[in-house]
Amino acid sequence: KPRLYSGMQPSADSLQAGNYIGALLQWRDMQSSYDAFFSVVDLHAITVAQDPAVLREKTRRTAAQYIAAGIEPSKSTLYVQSHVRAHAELAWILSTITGFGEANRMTQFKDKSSRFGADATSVGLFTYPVLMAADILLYQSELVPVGDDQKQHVELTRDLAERFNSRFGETFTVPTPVIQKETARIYDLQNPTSKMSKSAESDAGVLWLLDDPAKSAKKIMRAVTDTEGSVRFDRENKPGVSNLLTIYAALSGRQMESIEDEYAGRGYGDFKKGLAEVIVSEFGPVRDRANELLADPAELDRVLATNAAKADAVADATLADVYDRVGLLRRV
Ligand code: AQP
Repeated sequence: KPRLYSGMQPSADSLQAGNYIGALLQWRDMQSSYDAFFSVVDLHAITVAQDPAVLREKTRRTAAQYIAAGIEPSKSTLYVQSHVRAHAELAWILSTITGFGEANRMTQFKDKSSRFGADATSVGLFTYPVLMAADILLYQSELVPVGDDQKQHVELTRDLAERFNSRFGETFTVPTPVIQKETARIYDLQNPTSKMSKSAESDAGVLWLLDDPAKSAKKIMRAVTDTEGSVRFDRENKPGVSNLLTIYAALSGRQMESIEDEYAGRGYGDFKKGLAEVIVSEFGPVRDRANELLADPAELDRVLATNAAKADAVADATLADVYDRVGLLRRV
């Protein structure tokens, strides 16, 4: 089976609907056809300020939500990034073949650092894409499902893999990004032209996977729409309604047209009520399962440890090869 790698940052207590629809549902569907590695990327999460105890908890919670959403730890390798030391080690090696100018062209760093200011921006945030390259290359991944904001980072990963291979001999598989479909991209309910995000400034437009269903329903009822009153998909002119339709179709597994037909001639109120029901019935069981898993953290930690050992085996082999090829003296 072809190798696949993807990950998510443990940057909130709960994942949001975009993470679920845009990442977890796709991962779940891909896990049977691929030898998949899914990581909770805690080393990435510490590139911005965070609280240690809270980070630990968020890491467990993120892993629990992967499993609750249907990522099976017996099928896929589901692990915590920091449990596999090779990530940090390979990132160092790759940083030595990354041009400063090349890293400096990464637009995500430019966006984030301009928000934080120079003094609050860490070198780790700058080298974030190099760590991401290490994540992907360690497993000789062929495919990397990502949102299009990560495309530039996967391009850098490809460049680094090719550069290393041509300088030191064939070592890495050059990965291909699998860019998320537009129908899997979810926008903020209050501001439907920007993507839904865990770290949105306001919580009002974010649907949390683990939230109380009544709260999620309320957020849907208050979601921004338009004055036209007809339920139809038109991303440009009706971003709010189009976003709700996208969520509806993704969670119910129905075609967009059949939903448009069902609500033809009915108001947004009915449509929103229907969507709220879909959300409650889809998120409810995921939330219950995640809570069950979190009620036994020792068992969850054991599952993560077993999976980290599986990841270690693959990652260590790649790293040993890399150390040899760059000329580091073998410890006997
Ligand atoms: N709104 C979204 N629609 C579809 N997919 C989304 N993803 C995130 N938001 C949406 C996908 O979820 C995964 C999460 O990746 P991440 O945790 O590394 O960070 P992110 O993409 O920056 O997601 P967030 O929720 O906005 O997190 P923060 O606030 O921490 O930056 C990726 O596969 C992404 O495509």
